[in-house]
Amino acid sequence: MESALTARDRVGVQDFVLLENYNSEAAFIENLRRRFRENLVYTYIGSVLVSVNPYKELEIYSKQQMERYRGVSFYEISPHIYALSDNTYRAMRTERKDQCILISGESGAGKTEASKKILLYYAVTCPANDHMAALGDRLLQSNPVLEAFGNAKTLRNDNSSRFGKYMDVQFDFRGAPVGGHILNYLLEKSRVVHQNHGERNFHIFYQLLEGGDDDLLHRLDLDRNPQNYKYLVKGNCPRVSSISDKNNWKTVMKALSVIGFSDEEVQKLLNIIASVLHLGNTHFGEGEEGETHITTETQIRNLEKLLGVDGSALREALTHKKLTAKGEEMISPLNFEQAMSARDALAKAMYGRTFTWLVEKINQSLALKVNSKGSSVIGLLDIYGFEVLQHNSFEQFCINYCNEKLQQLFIELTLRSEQEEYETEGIAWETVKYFDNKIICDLIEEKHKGIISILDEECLRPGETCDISFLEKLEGTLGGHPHFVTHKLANGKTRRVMSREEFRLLHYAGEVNYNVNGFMDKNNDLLNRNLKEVMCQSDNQILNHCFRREEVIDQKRPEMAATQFKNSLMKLMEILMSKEPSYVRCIKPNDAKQPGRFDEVLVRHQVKYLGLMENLRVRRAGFAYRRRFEAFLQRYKPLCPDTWPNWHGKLADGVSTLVNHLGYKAEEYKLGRSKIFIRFPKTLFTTEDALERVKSISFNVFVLIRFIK
Ligand code: AOV
Ligand code: MG
Repeated sequence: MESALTARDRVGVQDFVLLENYNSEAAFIENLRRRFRENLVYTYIGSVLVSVNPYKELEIYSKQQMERYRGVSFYEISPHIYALSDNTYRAMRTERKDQCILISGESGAGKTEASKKILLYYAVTCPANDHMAALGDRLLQSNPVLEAFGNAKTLRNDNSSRFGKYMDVQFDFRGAPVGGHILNYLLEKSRVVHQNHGERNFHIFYQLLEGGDDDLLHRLDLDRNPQNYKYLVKGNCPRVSSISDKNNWKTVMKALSVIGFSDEEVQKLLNIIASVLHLGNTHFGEGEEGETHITTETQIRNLEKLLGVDGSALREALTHKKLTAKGEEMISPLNFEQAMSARDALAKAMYGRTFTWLVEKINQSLALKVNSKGSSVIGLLDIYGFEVLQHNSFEQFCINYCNEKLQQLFIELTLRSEQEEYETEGIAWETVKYFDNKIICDLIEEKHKGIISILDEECLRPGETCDISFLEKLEGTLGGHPHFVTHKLANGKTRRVMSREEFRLLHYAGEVNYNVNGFMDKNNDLLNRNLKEVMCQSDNQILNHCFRREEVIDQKRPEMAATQFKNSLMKLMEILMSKEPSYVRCIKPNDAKQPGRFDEVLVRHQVKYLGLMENLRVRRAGFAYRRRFEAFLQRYKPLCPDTWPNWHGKLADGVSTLVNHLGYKAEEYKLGRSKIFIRFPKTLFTTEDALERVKSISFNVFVLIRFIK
């Protein structure tokens, strides 16, 4: 039989705090690698779950597995996303405190898959509420719908989330899920009109073309070939081997019906999706005077029919701009470029607002319908992961800013909670230094001085402004900041490796060069007023809901895109701070999206920027291991005759008796108010090994007795 030690050598330790050499990054990575090789993709750092994407289906997510993890203490059984889900659920139930699970990691690391597994765990294992038997289904079905409309194939991930999502699941006093609510964050709308090489538009377009039946496509005036649509050809990647658009189409249509979308709503929704494609194929010609006209009448007729808008008003609005000057309305013609960008702006607005409508509809379906006193909440955060592309624009800037905020929260809360734990238990500890990324958050979001403020200011400034003038403003205000770099060097010379259109941010997760081209437009996110008017008059109820008359009448400028995003993130941080957090830190093992490949350089980089070593050090700075008195006694009581089979006195005394019997030295442990803290993993190993021996002796005795009988 394999000894406990060699098993540990082969599969590594299941909690990094048990690593002998906890200061060694190499040992940390070796442990991850060993476990990855054995398909053990989960490992703890105390209560934080580290997950390495296996890029293959593992047989560890079955219903039987869920049962194994139900009600079982964190450390008693191998690490799993179900253990974290169950632990969070029980903490919510017993402590009556709202919880949240924060999932982070770069693009393709497995965040969305993790969040789906957590949701599935709750839908399957929690008691069902009689009134809301189907709620679990609706919660689960919201995923394929939002993924179809909000995810896309990117170079990093075949199913990359292009929006941020925070979902609250509400539970009643019996622990049954009774409601849900989704907050969505900044959808990457630019993808509707442009994709990088090797990437796709949102899944729904391909699903519709591949999966929609002939009658539907005929009604929508679409043909099956994605290559015939300008908005789908930019990435030159119509098909993805890992994706079945046809099957996914069926799943999405079914999901829409489970959630409660009527047939009519689905029709109207598809009318909009088809219209976006027709809009993309709408072309313009230039007259001799430089005036623009539409050259593709069929598209306008299709849009007229599908959206129930007036064709001539649409034609006019796509080629002219309505201005109000000194109280008078004026119409001015658009040149070719302007008409193209007005068309694209309309496509983005239609798609983006329809996505928000979808989330609202899903929320109506998940809304708490029964009076549920004493309910509590588990929030699940699944955002877009940190990304560095060849060409990074406004979208990557927002996505990476969002990741900075999340990292900041992780730093604050892990440190804070650790500190609080020692304080409440009355135990002295020593601080561990972290890299605090607050400096980068400030650089981006600080009032008046931060990048977002400067961008807004430049967008609002009258006169000649452009992306380059924005960059110059940044240089003027932020030049010399340790995390901000442009081609200009302090001595007035230029940095040749950087383009004059770029600024570089030294993010917590790495350096990213952002090209400022398009920043101003995307932040302004303007749609000509006459296009809004046409949309308001549409007889498509969804568009009608999305484009309100008040918006056309109201001349006040709405907040700009980056500021809106910043404010929504601030609110999100408040929500998360008010809850008890648990963490899943996802790691991507290779860039090839392949199973069995563990790229050490890539993993080391993530371990570094996720702050996992510091996380471990904090955990170990005081005590490597802690357990509530009752749990400790329950597990190790067979090791001491005074505590076996049961201890009847005070728990603390029982633990004291037990550790004295085991010969723990004073420096090895401390008793807090409700927990025992063990300083060295070795102490626990020895105790664990002793327990193994006792168990195997009793097993052998048991076998012997049966044999003799
Ligand atoms: P992400 O959410 O972290 O990226 P996903 O959760 O979409 O990444 O994972 C990317 C792909 O990795 C999935 O489509 C699966 O093929 C595979 N994968 C991830 N986790 C698992 C798992 N536990 N078991 C099997 N395969 C897995 V992004 O949304 O791009 O930041 O914006
Ligand atoms: Mg995702």
